[in-house]
Amino acid sequence: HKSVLLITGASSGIGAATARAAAREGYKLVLAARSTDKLTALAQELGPENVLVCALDVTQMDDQRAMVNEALETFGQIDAVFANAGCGGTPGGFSEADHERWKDMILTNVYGVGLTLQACLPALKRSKGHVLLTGSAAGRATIPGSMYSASKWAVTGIGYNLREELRGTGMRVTLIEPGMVDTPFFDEPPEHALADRDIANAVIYALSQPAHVDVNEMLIRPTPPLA
Ligand code: NJP
Repeated sequence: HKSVLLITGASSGIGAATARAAAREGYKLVLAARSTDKLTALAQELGPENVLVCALDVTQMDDQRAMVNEALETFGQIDAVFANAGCGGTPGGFSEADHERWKDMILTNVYGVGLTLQACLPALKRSKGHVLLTGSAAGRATIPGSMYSASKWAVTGIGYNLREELRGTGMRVTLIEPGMVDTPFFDEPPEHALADRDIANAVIYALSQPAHVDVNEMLIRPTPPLA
């Protein structure tokens, strides 16, 4: 089909896996992140004629607006946006973590998602589009002292509040809430983790439902290991 899917944080992990899965489904893709070298390599792999690469720092509104303008110039419409860019936590709890490192995380995980929405919503309203957000299992659970978890609770809140804002427009909002996934998010490969393609499959499921089906939330966690 001819739908256009925009993915932030498409240069690695869950975003890149989702780009691969969506390309197989026939989507046209807008791939955005800071690492344009990685995005260009991915576009080559997927067939560059159906892929637009955008340099994007999600914390910069100018980048977000340029991305949307380029996407509309290239493909004429945006049908779905996967606001997936995010970064991980800092060692230590609220008592001892390096508070300077909280700033980038909150700017990326919370403010950056808000900017992506603000930049994309006018185009999405025209297409009665679909918004997907990468929250986290950590955005529903209590993790002692974790500012990362708190940032993902904020993403959960964005998803819920956005759905209310968009009520009556025919638009849909899906929160994708992964547990542990083996991606470059971690310095060391985690044990008992999901693969990035497991989350991509969930995104494709939500995207491929008929218009009257709004998959609100998908919590996807690895099967617990045997005791
Ligand atoms: O990690 P990784 P994941 N502007 O590091 C991009 C959430 N999550 O796939 O800019 C623009 O491979 C970065 O691109 P680049 C997690 O919180 C994960 O696991 O080139 N883009 C890269 O493409 C996050 O929201 C797990 O560096 C920025 C991507 O984000 C999402 O899943 C569990 C950016 C990160 O890819 C994808 O993470 C969970 C910026 N300022 C939630 N900063 C897990 N892995 O276990 C970063 O519950 N990016």
